[in-house]
Amino acid sequence: MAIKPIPGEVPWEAAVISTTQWRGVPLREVLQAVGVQAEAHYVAFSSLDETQFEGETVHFGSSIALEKAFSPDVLLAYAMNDEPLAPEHGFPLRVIVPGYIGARSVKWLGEITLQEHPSTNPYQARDYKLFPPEITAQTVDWSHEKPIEDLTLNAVITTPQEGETRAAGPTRIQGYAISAEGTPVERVELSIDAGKTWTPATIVERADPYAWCFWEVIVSLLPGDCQLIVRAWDASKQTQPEDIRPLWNFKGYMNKAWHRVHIHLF
Ligand SMILES: Nc1nc2c(c(=O)[nH]1)N[C@H]1C(S)=C(S)[C@@H](COP(=O)(O)O)O[C@H]1N2
Ligand SMILES: [Mo]
Repeated sequence: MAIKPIPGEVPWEAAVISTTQWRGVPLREVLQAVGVQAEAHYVAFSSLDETQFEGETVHFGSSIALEKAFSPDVLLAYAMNDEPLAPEHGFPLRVIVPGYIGARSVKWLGEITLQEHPSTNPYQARDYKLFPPEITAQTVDWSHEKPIEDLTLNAVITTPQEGETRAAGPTRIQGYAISAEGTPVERVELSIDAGKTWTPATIVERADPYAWCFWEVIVSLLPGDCQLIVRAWDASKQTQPEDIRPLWNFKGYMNKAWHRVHIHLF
């Protein structure tokens, strides 16, 4: 959005994320119970709800590779935060694919299919794909890219919010960071001088390896306008890109550039 509009798409901002405690049956126990034939390479899920996709009525669906489906953490979930699944979160049964984007975690589960190929459901085959900046909704060839699966390293400032006014002086900056499966967030840093120097933040709370962690740092801010920038590093010593422009895509997905918040101090 900051680079170019994303017509007809959701302005995701930094907020389409949550953390929940799930309880359910590991999918692999069900797969082991029914048996998996050699030609099955994908597990496809289809839901009971009907949605509109480009004017067509479809059931929401997704698929994951068999290898991921055998991860002990992929669940057929029936409880959320120690309560029965709420209707809007997929009652009575939903899939939870931790480490993957939410779209793979099919709610109101209706059917599980073992198959040779990925799901042809439009939400798997025609959506949630990442294209280079020069591709638009008009020029896209959906068969060209693979579906988005894993999350990537990212960090977000949640306090203060964009445009806030605060008193100058020591200021507590807080946010979350998240990483891809297997490479935990190792360091979070804040810059108040456009990325020239960085102050390490403290990671104050880590939950499950799949979930976000919370960080905070106190910096001394002078009166005037200020840009806060955050970036994270992961256990494989990777960090986030500075520049958002090469990441722009017409669906508005996977912005992992340094997160910037502009505030005013008096
Ligand atoms: N049946 C069904 N499952 C679905 C969806 C949907 O529209 N229908 N949306 C998906 C998307 S895009 C996301 S991000 C998550 C959201 O799950 P939540 O509502 O529990 O946060 O559900 C996924 N599963
Ligand atoms: Mo989503």
